[in-house]
Amino acid sequence: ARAPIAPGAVHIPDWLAPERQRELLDACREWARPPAGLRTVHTPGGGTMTARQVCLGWHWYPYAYARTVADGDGAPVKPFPHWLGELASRAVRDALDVDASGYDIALINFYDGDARMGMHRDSDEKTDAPVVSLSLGDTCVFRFGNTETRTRPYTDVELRSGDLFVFGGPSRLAYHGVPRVHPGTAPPELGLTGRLNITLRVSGL
Ligand code: MD5
Ligand code: FE
Repeated sequence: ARAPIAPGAVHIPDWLAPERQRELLDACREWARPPAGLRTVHTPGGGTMTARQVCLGWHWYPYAYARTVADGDGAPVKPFPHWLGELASRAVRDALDVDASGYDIALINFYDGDARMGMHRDSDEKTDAPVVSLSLGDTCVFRFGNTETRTRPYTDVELRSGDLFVFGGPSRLAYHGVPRVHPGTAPPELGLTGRLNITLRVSGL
């Protein structure tokens, strides 16, 4: 059940089977451990992001990429595993019917019930390869906007545990955010309090 939200933006609910969700969650828990583990992101303007983050392959800090945890413990970023690249290629093929390779970044966001992500564009990568987004745990409201402004028109979509969203073509540079997480909505058997989002990207670096 592919649901195109806009040109290049495709939502596939339940793309990850429950066993695959569990495996991915277990991997995220390992990646969250120090060194180069879960961190709080501070923006240059003095803000604090409410979703905490772990990076693989390349470390993102506002607003660039580095090979070490530039705004954290300074450790080398954890490697991007081959199997995540295969997962990304499969996701892009399923969503957009195109071949994609070279995935080398994972940004993993951990949202508790109060976490949000303001409207922004992802423009620190040097390629236009589609971004792959996988959701685990609590349901959220994902706000998919437009390429011109942070405001309307936008479309609100609920993302649930196991959902895939791929952003390619003209949607790659659209404004987007997470205005709300619905606490306690994760599948009970997953054993996760909160929401996890894994994005897979091509750095072009
Ligand atoms: C999240 N993460 O749910 C979202 C999912 C981020 C971020 O926004 O930057 O880590 S990824 C959503 C995304 C990526 C690229 C393009 C578009 C959306 N888009 O055009 O809407 O934590
Ligand atoms: Fe983003």
